[in-house]
Amino acid sequence: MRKLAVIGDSHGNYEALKAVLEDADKQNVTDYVVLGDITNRGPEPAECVTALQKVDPLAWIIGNHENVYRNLLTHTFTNFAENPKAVMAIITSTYDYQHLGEAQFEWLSKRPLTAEVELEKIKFYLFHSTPNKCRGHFSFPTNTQENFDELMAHTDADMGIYGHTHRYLMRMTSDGRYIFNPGSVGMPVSDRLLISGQASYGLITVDNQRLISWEQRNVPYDLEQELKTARERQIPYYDLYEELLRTGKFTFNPEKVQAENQKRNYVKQALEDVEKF
Ligand SMILES: [Mn+2]
Repeated sequence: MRKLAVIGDSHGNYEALKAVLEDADKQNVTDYVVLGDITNRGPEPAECVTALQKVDPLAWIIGNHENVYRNLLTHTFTNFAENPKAVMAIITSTYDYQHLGEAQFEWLSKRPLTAEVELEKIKFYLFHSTPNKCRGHFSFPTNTQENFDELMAHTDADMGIYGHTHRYLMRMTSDGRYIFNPGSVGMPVSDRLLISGQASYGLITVDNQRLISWEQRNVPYDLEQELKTARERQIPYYDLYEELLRTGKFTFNPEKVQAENQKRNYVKQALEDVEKF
């Protein structure tokens, strides 16, 4: 019997990740996989990466936020000044670069897009948003069956696992296979149910080709301590971070980001920051 913890989208929220790793330990988890977006937006990217490296995950794939690191390192970020979220990506990635150091920043930027893991004769296929693109809205939970069939069209895996949407999902493909999204460790989102102050991750128990259980676990963590650390470290876009963590409603939309960019003169800073890579 093996117990697999599925961890994604901690987004630099180390208080949340710490609570998840403690819970996983209590649940006697035997194996870990990492779904990407482990850093960015929260105050403690390095602490998150180090803690996850310590549990020696079977697989660690790239998210869209680590993919921004890659674009910065390869100097492929151009014409961003008119795009509020691209400006934000540069500002928050520059914060991460300063806290992670060059080696960890580069290591994260080189994670693979997909991974396959076999446990107890059950094959899992991991990707962040889709198998060929780690960003976008293709795998949003309310999308049509066609999209979910497409996600699993080029693999014979028994279960697909992804993150990115920050929303929980359990679904079936037309040919009877499963797709699972455990939600987000650091920034879970729910439009109806209260999720604030909780960290979401997945726990899958398997035994000799049997799926014993698969669940999302919501673990309480110290939200006030997390926000205190964020203030002390003076993270960019703190107000949007606090509002999201307190309400569980997504705040990093283009309108709110643009207002912050104007208020804090972030476009000018991004133009300077992009030269640092
Ligand atoms: Mn993502």
